Amino acid sequence: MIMTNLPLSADLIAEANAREIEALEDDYASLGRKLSRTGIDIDAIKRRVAGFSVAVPSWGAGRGGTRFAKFPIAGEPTNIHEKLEDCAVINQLSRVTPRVSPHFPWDKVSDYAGLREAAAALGLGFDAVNSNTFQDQPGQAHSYNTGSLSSTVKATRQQAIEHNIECIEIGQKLGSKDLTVWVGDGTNFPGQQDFARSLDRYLEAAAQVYAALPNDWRMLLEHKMFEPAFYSTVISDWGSSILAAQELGPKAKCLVDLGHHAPNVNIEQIVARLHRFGKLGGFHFNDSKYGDDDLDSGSINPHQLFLVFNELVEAELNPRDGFNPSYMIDQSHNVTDPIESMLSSAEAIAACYAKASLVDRAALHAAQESNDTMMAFQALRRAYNVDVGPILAMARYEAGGAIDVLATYRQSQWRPRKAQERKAVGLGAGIV
Ligand code: LRH
Ligand code: MN
Repeated sequence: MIMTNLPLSADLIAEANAREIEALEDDYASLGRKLSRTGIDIDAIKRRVAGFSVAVPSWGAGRGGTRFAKFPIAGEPTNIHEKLEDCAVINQLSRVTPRVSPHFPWDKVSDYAGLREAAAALGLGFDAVNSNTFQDQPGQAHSYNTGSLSSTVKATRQQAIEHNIECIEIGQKLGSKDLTVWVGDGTNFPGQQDFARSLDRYLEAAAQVYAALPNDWRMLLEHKMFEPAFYSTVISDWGSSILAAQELGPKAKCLVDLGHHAPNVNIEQIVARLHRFGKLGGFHFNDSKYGDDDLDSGSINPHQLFLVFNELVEAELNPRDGFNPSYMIDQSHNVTDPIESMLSSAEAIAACYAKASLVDRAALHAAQESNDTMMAFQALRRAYNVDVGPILAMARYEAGGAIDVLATYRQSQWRPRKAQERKAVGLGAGIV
């Protein structure tokens, strides 16, 4: 479908780029000369970057909140259609976020075919759909206060199963191919639930969701160490997740949310392990310093994000069981304009992919095999130290995007204009 309804004028982007292109061409040429001295063809890296993309979360388009408060931003989206408009602004400028990952029932509408068309007209498609059995909805028959897929209450488990199956049906209408299942099920007290029986109830219920998956779909199990449960969580770590995925079957994979681990956990090694056993299904990119802070990707620990992508490029070179992880952002924007945060995060993620693509793998592997520790480390560090900004900007520019995404976004006056048009969002707390 032709993108008939792009939110920003092409002239605005062209005028902004006209002021930047000369400097970009100079930076690109000099970086090209530098990289060619080490045998790297900058245009080849640019082509890889042009093929890279990451999905944005519909729930990231609005201001997120913490349990203490949510501070809305004037002009933030109030429904899925306005969220899609803002996601289209991000993609029109960055050219790296052509898919949106929706969440149900937060994004519930009556006409999903219409929603799919509206998204397509904005140049967007849909990535994995997310179910929600961590909040009770008005009029819901059974509360999830006892858990959901692992609840001791059979009727509650059945309700959670049916909700996940409904998300699959919605996803089929939207053109998705993945269902992300994160359950907050767990305990706050020792003895509150039996660890083994809780997992068995979860597996029995998840198997019924699995059975409803179309042949070409996957079920992405998202582990999380804690919150909302603070003593134990049923799917708390990659171990529980991979065992559950192996138990469920080949269409069940593991999704790694970077914020769902204890501080200092070696997440890049978890990525390598999940890939080794053909269970690496996807990512929720964000950053954190303490807990599941859902901060902007690469804003706290960009080196960790680079090391994760280093494992992903290695995995790409050694595919197992169809290497096709879903790359998605999952963040909560409490203090910035959500569009600016997702533009900045998409850039940070694409930059780590580009840097990981610059690693001299032959030199790295040779140093590893010969136990030349310093040269192995330097093979990664040399790539990490390259400013890949000109490569990302040139790929973006050639795809019709903005050379300077944040400056062009601010020149568009998008948010002040939307503040005039959209109704104000009420005060509140929590993520949505
Ligand atoms: C849980 C989580 C999950 C989403 C939610 C919005 O912390 O990461 O992926 O459903 O955030
Ligand atoms: Mn997540």
